[in-house]
Amino acid sequence: MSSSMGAAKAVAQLKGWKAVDGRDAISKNYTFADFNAAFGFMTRVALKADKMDHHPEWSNVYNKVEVVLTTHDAGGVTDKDVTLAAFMDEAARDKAAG
Ligand code: H2B
Repeated sequence: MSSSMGAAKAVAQLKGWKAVDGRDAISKNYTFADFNAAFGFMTRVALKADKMDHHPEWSNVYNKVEVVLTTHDAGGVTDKDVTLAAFMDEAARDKAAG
């Protein structure tokens, strides 16, 4: 079990991710062209997340996907969250605005 590195250290290694207020977690909001692009992103990330046994807290409304990452077993942000965040950014690359 890896221990929490803290949200601040994680966001320093990533682009566009923010520390969540009031808990040790990081968040990012993605906007896509339409629902198809948003759900395609979620599908690719879901397969990766399940392979990692590391699952996002997220919600989708039409072309928007709001993501919170934290490691529940560690009570905070770990390397796994940074790895999944980087994968999400790569999966969204050229498909997400903002
Ligand atoms: N996802 C996240 N984000 N944090 C965890 O601690 C976690 C998880 N633990 N997915 C996994 C599942 C654990 O519950 C299972 C039993 O391996």
